[in-house]
Amino acid sequence: MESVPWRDVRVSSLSRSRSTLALDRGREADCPSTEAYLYRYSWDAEDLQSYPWDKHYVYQAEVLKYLKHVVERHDLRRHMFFNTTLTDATWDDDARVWAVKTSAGTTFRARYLVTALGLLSKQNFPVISGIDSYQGEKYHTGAWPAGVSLQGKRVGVIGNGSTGVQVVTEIAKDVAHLYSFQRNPQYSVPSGQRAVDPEYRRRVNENYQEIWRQVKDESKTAFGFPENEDRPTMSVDAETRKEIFETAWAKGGGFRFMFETFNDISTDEGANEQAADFIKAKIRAKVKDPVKARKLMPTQMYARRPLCDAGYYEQFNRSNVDVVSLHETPIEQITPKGIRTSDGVEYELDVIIFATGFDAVDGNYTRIAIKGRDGVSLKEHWEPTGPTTFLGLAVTGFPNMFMIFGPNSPFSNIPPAIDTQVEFISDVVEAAEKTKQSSGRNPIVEATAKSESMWTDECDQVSRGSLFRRTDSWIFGANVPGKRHAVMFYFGGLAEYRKTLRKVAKNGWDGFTMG
Ligand code: NA7
Repeated sequence: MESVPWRDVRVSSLSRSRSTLALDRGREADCPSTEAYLYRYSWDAEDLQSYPWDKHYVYQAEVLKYLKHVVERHDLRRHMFFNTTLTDATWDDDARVWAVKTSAGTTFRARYLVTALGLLSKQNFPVISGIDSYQGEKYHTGAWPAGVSLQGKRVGVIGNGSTGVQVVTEIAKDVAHLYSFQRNPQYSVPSGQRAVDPEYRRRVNENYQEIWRQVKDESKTAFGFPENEDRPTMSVDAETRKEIFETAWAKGGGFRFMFETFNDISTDEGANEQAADFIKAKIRAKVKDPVKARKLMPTQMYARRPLCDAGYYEQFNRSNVDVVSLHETPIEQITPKGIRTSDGVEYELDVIIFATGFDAVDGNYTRIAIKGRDGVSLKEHWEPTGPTTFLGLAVTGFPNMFMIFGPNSPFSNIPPAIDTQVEFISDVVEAAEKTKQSSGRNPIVEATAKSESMWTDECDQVSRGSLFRRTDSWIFGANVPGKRHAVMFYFGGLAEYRKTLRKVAKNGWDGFTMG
């Protein structure tokens, strides 16, 4: 029987890890989660020291500037084609190459196909009657055009996930009137956004190596803080619990609030309720108008992607900002002038913003024709079961194809997980290329059916205890009408995932066939 050494790397859920991070000692209030210092490539040590970032959380324009800088610094532009769509990719088993066709009419023949299609980029538009009749401006947050001005306009925002929360926070001050249309109100904690002081930056620079080591090899969520591994929520008295939550609230960061405070918020209903109640009390205290506060009060468990914000609830204290509860008054129709709800009110709007998320994780893979062995497409391969992969990056029947952040990749801060997968893919390709020297043929490297099935099973098992699985959201494919609910991530954490990759490599690329 084929040995599958990664099989013994079984962990229970997103709740246990071990660490003390240098940055966290002493000046804790300075270190919220998902910070700018972790939102970069880890492999250019020199650039990490010198590239500027002035706030704890970088905005889109700064991320783009950083990416352009990396492209220039490493002379990557000559390898890139823009405005070019992959129309189809077909595996040629005789020649052992992929034939990759593009919208420019070019066909590339490549020994390896590495996809980086994005797990949050295929936009999800709600199915609402009349949507095409609307005469005003209409934008999806996933395709925001340059140069839009909302100044003085009447704006409706549909959706209040991570994006909707940020949009409301950002635009409320500029618009004439803002209506936030909300189906399920969410829990959001402060982000801790503020300027980076030189002393903080100095400590990051001095500790960068240790920071990446902790993020990659000790952490589950990889957000730069040690997850709490041994303190259940109910193991402390009510007063202590409140103090712990208050400290996390003051530090900022959604992942930090959920995973650094206690070890069971995402796995135990009672613990979850404690965290939820704490945030609800904060919402009540922040939002002055009791009707708005009622509409903003979450009713579900605190078990989606943990959100954070730079003053979201406060925006609802403005007289020009309202919340419309779609549980109380669902949208009936989008009209030429705006949005009409079930109580007959027509909200006249100059702009509708769809912050309605994405057909996440597998959405981009199933809309293009990637055909592996025997002409079977990835869509067809996944149709019976939902998306399955080996390690989130390879699929049986699709030789020499590697996905960066395909389905069942780790549920963690994404940049360090991408670094991890890219390094692994580079190594496995290098190993495959070596076989060419002896065989003289184009090499083939392919995940076995068994390894794919076992990894899928592993991801299923590891996520079983998670409350996220019981709350509808994109994380389990439950945000797009008609989409199959499925396990989409490996919930064992980045450190365990990396251990697994190391074992696979050490044991001669176990789980793959090569040659
Ligand atoms: P999300 O988190 O999927 O949020 C989408 C929001 O849109 C959410 O509030 C949905 O309500 C709402 N939605 C979706 N369809 C409808 C319809 N038909 N009517 C009303 N409201 C609707 O997407 P984001 O872009 O915010 O974030 C995705 C990830 O990107 C985020 O987690 C980060 O990791 C980056 P619901 O709550 O489902 O009832």
